[in-house]
Amino acid sequence: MTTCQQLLHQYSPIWRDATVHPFLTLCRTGEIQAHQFNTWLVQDYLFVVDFTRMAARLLADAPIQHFDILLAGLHALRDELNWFRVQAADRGLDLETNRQPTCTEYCGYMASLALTPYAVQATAFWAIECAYNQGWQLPGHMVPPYDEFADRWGNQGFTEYVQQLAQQADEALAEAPVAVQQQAEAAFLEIAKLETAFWQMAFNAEQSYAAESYAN
Ligand code: HMH
Repeated sequence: MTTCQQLLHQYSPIWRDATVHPFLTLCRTGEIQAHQFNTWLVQDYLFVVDFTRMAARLLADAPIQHFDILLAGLHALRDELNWFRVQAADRGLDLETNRQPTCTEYCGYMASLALTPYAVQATAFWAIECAYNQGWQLPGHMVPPYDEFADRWGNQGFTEYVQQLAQQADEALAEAPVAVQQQAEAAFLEIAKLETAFWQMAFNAEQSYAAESYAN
């Protein structure tokens, strides 16, 4: 039977690539370049907009017993979107910008999950939150201003939320046919790949690109 814990264990090298990246290590030491960080910030805001839509679809398909956790998650996403807007304004970044191809691909993938059973959506939703919970936590204490970012996804409350999402996904998986469990496993692997690519996109950001797209 597929469970969230088993997926993390079975695919630990792939999951490590999704959650351990030089981008995060450079945030810890403060050596990340402004254009790299700002690219991540703007693209992640655009990602979270579509992730919020995914959360709404998940709620729409969820059993009533799962509403409490998912409604709390949607409320937290409201705060998160507003927090991104404050962070962008503080840095003079324009959020009305185009998604980069990697962000577009990830958002397209999330949209495609709308057609999958609830167990697959729940597993994918957990995996996406778990990736940031672990990714921002693993490097250890980050220097300011990056500590605020590490705390957003690494704090105790968020860690417990991710555990609750895993429990709900596990419940759905336990009742799902094998073919659906396999679909959930494939979604986990696709998300691991897209998370790795997302860090790499920000890491590879070119100064000129950042200057151009944020100037107007
Ligand atoms: C790319 N993955 C990405 N961005 C996020 N904000 C999260 C996961 C967690 O919400």
